[in-house]
Amino acid sequence: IFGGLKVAPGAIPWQVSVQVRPKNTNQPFRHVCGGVLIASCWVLTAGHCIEQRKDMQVVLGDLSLNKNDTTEQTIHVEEAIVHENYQETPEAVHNDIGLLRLSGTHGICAHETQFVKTACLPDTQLPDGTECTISGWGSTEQSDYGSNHLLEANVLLINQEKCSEPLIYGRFLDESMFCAGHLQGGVDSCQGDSGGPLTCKQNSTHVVYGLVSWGDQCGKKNKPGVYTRITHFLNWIRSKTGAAAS
Ligand code: 4AZ
Repeated sequence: IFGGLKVAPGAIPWQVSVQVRPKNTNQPFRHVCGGVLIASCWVLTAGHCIEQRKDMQVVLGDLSLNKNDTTEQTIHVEEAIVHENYQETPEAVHNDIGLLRLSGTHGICAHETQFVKTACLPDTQLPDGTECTISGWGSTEQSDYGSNHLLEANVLLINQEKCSEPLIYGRFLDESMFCAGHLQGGVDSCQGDSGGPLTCKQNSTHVVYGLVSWGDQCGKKNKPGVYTRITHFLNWIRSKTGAAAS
């Protein structure tokens, strides 16, 4: 996160660290992406974060990646599902969404605590200019290696036609994505934040409105972050998780 502040304990309880290691080894898991807890056994993340040839796990209730916080829950990923129309081109990432099914019994995987809670799904689109929150352990203006402490920043939803102007992203945007940020630059998501939440307030609850997806570098003028548009995928999410998410 560029232009961010440290997150207080319990402030973003749906934030997930998605971690991978080479299959069937004892190498340590390393953070690759963010994710969002939407049901006890389901995490949303970006399609480009899913590596089918690797073992995957998620860490919930975490703030500091290099310390074992007592609030943490580490859970193995049983199944990783990438959207059927996920497509990466040199210019953009289309339908950049995936679901991780967590290991557990009787529909209980993550345990709800003060530090681990699910985020709700949005029911409708929000107006341009709405202020929303992004968070993650990704690169900062100081460090390409990311932040050890979870960071957050506020961004504004940007009009789709405006973001499709030639000076911004031109014809590379489609309806599976939207832009958010500050066109003057400075505050943005970055590499390592991918798959993590953009949440907004809707009817006084926090909803996961976007997932960090792509952008032309980070924090640059006229190059805001591009996010997966969750309202475009509500039926897809329901078809995979059943009634588990809301
Ligand atoms: C990345 O490389 C990436 N500024 C993520 C987010 C943004 C740019 C790049 C948005 O994963």
